[in-house]
Amino acid sequence: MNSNLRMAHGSRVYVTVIARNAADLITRATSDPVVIDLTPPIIHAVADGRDLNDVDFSANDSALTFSWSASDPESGIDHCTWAVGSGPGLDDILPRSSSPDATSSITASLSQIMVEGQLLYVTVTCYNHAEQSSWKSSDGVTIVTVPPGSTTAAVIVKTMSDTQYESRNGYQSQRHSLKAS
Ligand SMILES: [Ca+2]
Ligand SMILES: [Ca+2]
Repeated sequence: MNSNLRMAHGSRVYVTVIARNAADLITRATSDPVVIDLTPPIIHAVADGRDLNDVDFSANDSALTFSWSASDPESGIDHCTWAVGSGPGLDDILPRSSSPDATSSITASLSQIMVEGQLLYVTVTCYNHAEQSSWKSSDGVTIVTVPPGSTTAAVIVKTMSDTQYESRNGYQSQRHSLKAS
């Protein structure tokens, strides 16, 4: 083992062994090249949607579709993992699963999980052949299956008075502003 080497990032290193036996016969063997990769994979994008098309809302609470793209110019992608969580980097909704692909679109089942109204984040971690990793999360998708209706969405208008007396609800003497909550 030679630990006193300075190998440049991206360079190919060959190891050659020369063996000499007692009869002075020499054998030479050279290894396959080893690529020196000092940088982790690059994750270009993680999207809440198919083919890197990101969405921020989904009406489907039984499945979640997401996609990613990653590469490593020196050693290549060995595999990636994905997980779904309630925040970036978390896997509390769906635990980590492995994928062999550097670029992929996946639809994961959300059945048996209550996700209505939740903001979900997909986190992808990719590993290169030099065993380095990096991760990236999507910017999130909110699962909304219940359409907003007049029974659930209500605007309350608070009337404003110019005088010290409270105006009665439904009437106001102020022309310039309206309070809504
Ligand atoms: Ca690299
Ligand atoms: Ca999104």
